[in-house]
Amino acid sequence: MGSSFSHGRLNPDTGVNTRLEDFVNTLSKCIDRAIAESVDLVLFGGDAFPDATPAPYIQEAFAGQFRRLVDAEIPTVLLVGNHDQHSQGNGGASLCIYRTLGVPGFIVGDTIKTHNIQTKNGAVQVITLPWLTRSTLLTRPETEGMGLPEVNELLIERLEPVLEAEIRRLDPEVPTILLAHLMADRATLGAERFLAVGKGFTIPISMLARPCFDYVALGHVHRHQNLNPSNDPPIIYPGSIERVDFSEEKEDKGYIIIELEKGSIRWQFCPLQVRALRTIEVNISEADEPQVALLKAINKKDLKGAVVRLIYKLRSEQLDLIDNTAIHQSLSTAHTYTIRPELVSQLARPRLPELGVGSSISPMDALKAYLDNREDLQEISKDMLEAAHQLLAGNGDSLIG
Ligand SMILES: [Mn+2]
Repeated sequence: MGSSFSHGRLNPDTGVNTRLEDFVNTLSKCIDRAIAESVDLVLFGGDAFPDATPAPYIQEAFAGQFRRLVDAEIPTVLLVGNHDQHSQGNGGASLCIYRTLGVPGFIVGDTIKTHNIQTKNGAVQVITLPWLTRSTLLTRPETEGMGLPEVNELLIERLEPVLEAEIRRLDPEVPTILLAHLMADRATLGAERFLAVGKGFTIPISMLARPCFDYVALGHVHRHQNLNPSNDPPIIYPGSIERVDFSEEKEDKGYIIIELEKGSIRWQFCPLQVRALRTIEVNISEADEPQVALLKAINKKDLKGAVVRLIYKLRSEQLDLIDNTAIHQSLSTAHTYTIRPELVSQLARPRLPELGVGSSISPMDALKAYLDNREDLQEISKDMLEAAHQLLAGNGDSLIG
């Protein structure tokens, strides 16, 4: 909550960005269902806000929905994700206020810990595994001079016994859920799994696919997916409840309902009606009547209430043929929209024949051919070739630093 504001507008009646209202509305649908079905437990997988210090009115909007679970006496676990943590130092996550206030039935998962929760239909064990940072399990001197892949490997080495210790203490008769905020990797063996490391750490799926867990509830990835289709146990990202940016334009959004007994698990993805994000991308540079072509492309899509981005390519001499008032008019049913005209260069060279489909050429020769055709890069072409040579020779680390 508090993200996607650039896709919204100020609601003059409330003074609040409409995207916050969207998110509150969607969250309220999830809480409505939890209350209507009188669920035994609510799990939140982390990343409540874009950062650890949301504005008070955003905190309040989130709290206003979750407090309905307090009123309904539904126990709730709030796991801490990377966005909830302060980037500097330890602790102080945005969600810790719920523990400080002693909100009845609320558990904040900011450490690796097993919580024994008594629900109205019996006990459940929830292991919380919040987002791990370098400082969670490692000290600075230990990782001195290490690259991210090595730190990742060391972190996983440290995490294994910690998680193992929690597992050993589990009551095997009681249903168990691992609630974790992490980036999981499907690869199970070999060092290649560490190559996929982006900005954060990647946890091998083998650490999660354990028979001691009846269900693995994950936060972090916005796209809903089950990483273990054999469901032994289900390892599930429910995904975000709203579309945060255009990369999620085509994703279904929703939440998960679980029915859990020891040895039996049923889960269901419940879709939510969320605001549509729509991209209209059209090239009118070859059109005889660019305005007509553009309007046709716009009118083809259902834009009512949607967040729309229009990207169109045209030639500079077509600019005068575009009637912007008509374009704005045709987009007026959208919730919000942006328009991005892109000029195609008349001087754009055709594809270099030596780089065309079907010709086989070494990467170095391909780069040479490319540079030979880019007069604007002549000054740095020698350096680029040298850098490419170093990269191909496997000396990339010294270049990247
Ligand atoms: Mn996250």
